[in-house]
Amino acid sequence: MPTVYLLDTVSGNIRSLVNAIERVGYTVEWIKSPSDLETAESVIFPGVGHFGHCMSTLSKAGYIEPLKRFIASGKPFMGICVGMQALFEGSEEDPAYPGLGVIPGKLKLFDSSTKAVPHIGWNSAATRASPDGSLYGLRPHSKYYYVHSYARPVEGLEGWDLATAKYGDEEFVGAVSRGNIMATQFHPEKSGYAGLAVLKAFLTQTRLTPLSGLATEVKERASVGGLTRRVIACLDVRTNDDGDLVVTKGDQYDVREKADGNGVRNLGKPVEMARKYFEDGADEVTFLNITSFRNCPVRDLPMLEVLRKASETVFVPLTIGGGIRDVVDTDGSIVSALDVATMYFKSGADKVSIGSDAVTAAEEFYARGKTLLGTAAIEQISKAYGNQAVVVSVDPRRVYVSAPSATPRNTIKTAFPGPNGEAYCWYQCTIKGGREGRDLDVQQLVQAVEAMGAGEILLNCIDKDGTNSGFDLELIRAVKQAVKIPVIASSGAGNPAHFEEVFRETTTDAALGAGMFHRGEYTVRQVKEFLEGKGLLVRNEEK
Ligand code: 1PR
Repeated sequence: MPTVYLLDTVSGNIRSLVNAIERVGYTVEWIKSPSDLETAESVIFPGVGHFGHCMSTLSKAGYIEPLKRFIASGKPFMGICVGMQALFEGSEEDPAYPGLGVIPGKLKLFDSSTKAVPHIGWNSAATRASPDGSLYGLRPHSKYYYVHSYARPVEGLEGWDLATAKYGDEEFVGAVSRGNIMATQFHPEKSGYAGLAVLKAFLTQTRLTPLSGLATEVKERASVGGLTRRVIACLDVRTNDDGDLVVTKGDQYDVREKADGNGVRNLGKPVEMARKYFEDGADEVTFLNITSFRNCPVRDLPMLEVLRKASETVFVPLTIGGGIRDVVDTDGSIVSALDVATMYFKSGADKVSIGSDAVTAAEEFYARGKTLLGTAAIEQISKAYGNQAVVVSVDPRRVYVSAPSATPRNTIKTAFPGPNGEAYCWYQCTIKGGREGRDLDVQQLVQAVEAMGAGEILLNCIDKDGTNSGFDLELIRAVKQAVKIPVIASSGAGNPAHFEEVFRETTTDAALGAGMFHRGEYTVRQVKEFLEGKGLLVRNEEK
């Protein structure tokens, strides 16, 4: 098999890229030192995290000049995400660090006054310079997975072939190419079959493919730009009473059967189900190891293996949650949350989701008068891998009160009064999978974790979980108002109309379903077809 060289100085989820490259028929060699760039025939440079961290790592390891020489040599070079950003002159993210300066201009922070930042999800990369041809397999009607807060505006790039995307009213560079250079802001290895096609086109150096074969209907859809509505499939995973790792699903977090010996509900195998959901068009797959607080995740090898296996066949983002915190290993040594997260990233996770530890960190944050600890898991992981890699999973429960004055917590007026007719409620944060309530409300939690560097909120709701009665719109609105980072609505989805409702009635950035998919009541594809039929923009998985 032909070989491509990977330059991985700032490793995150590199496994998915390797899997994607192998999937399209290539093998990977690693650039281990700057001198390897002299003999490499073609190079891919993926990047994660902060621009400055990326540039300083390159600089310290002596890569800057050899990299510039490689790019100037005319041999094929591809930059991905921060690997693309590094090609520009600099970034607002870390103005002290210059970029490689191969492409003019600087990256700018998205305006968060009208939309969630980071920009996370599926957006276009519509070719500008070559309307009649597909640049490196990019197709104007396809959607690609982006996750970033800084972007290069499109102006001032004359002489470069561009593929662009729009987030809100900001148009930015999705892909840029000239001569031997191809670079994408999106992650082709996480962009389903559409992304694999881009990787393949780069590896085979197929710069331009005619688009004439595309059906008219497909061309028409190409005009519909922008971020799609993200539909996420979530798999709660735990060992059952026989010691097998199974996908389970609770009713208000109770995962035991009401009959049949009260065993753990077994809905299937995690890797197989993840693959099925990917093929079916899920925009992301989330695994939650729901009993991790009882087991040390360092020994929790099954979840690492689940990720390794899943990332071989699932080419959309994978999130892993459960047990991301500082832990004591079996030999008594402390393993930091950052090291735990690193193990998951190296096994194929794109994001880690933190639950209980985030609540404890938020409590400390307020106890110290809203000062950052610097040592919280969220802070450590987002500093190393970027805030887009850190999700905080929230497990709130409604507490009814007769009036806002009855509690110091943030209350909302609810259209669904409590058992004694209470017209107000607050949302209490819980830890350990809802087993322990804390004196902290959901708004306080999400604001604290946003300040610590979380990049996204996975907003569950214990009252709604497994009920099939629709999302808790009041909760979602309250949380969206409290933060700028994206929010994933979760718990309660029972049919496709519930997804439409949450996207129309709130400003949620994504919606997640579990039980309705696992029980085979509806497929992800049916949800997407329904949303599309209602005029909402979705991504269709392409073969
Ligand atoms: O606290 O960092 O170890 O993380 C533990 C993680 O496990 C948290 O993300 C927590 O939400 C999750 N978890 C713990 N116990 C349970 C349980 O069910 N007993 N699951 C649990 C949370 C909620 C969602 C579910 C949606 C949608 N499950 O994952 O998928 O509610 O369900 P639906 O569409 O069927 O209504 P830590």
